[in-house]
Amino acid sequence: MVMRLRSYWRSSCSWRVRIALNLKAIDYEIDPVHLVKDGGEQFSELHTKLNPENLVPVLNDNEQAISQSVAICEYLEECHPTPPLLPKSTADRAVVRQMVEIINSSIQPIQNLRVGARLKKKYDFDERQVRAWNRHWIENGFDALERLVERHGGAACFGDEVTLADAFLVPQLYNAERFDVDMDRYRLLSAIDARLGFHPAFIEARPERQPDCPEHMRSVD
Ligand SMILES: N[C@@H](CCC(=O)N[C@@H](CS)C(=O)NCC(=O)O)C(=O)O
Repeated sequence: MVMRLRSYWRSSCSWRVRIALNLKAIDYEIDPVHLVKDGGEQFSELHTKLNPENLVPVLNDNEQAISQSVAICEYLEECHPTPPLLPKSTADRAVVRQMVEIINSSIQPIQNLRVGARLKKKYDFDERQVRAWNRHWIENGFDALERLVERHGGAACFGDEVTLADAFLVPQLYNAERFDVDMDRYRLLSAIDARLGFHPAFIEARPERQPDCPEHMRSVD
């Protein structure tokens, strides 16, 4: 049975998983979940049953629903080891996982949709303040990531081969641009992103290629 991914076109966490699936050439179908319309389809009865955290992505494989993009990517890595998205040695894997966690734990959760909504509702933030908040946390993580890439990177975040670190970087960089982060500060991250802009697995995973991307946003393709 073909894998199914519950995904939102502009969700960076869904996008990471789409990249991993594409890199591994796994056949999958998208089930779009609109995170904004009518208060958010992530709160529907069906979605809550599949992921009580009310977040995307959710991967459905063999009647099992898996959420959390890191758990999903590790699952894919174990079920479909070729091509590998983690390096061979334990020490090198730790570095890639460190890069992944800077994005997964230190940046994305603090600039997520629901955090911005809470800041507005409970703490009277306006849109400009939420954007400044998001920018701060992205820069905080990117400062560290740029230094790690300086030490360990090459054509990709770790060496020259694509790893999970790259699958996590590219969508986060899109968010950085949405929130007007000054990417001139992150020369190495920007160069990797530009290079991966030509990689078919990354191109196919882009928001504007998704079935639920609104028509007027496709033109940026
Ligand atoms: N740690 C989770 C985070 C998932 C997550 O935050 N998903 C966002 C989209 S990128 C979401 O569903 N947001 C909906 C909301 O905030 O209500 C993962 O890596 O999968």
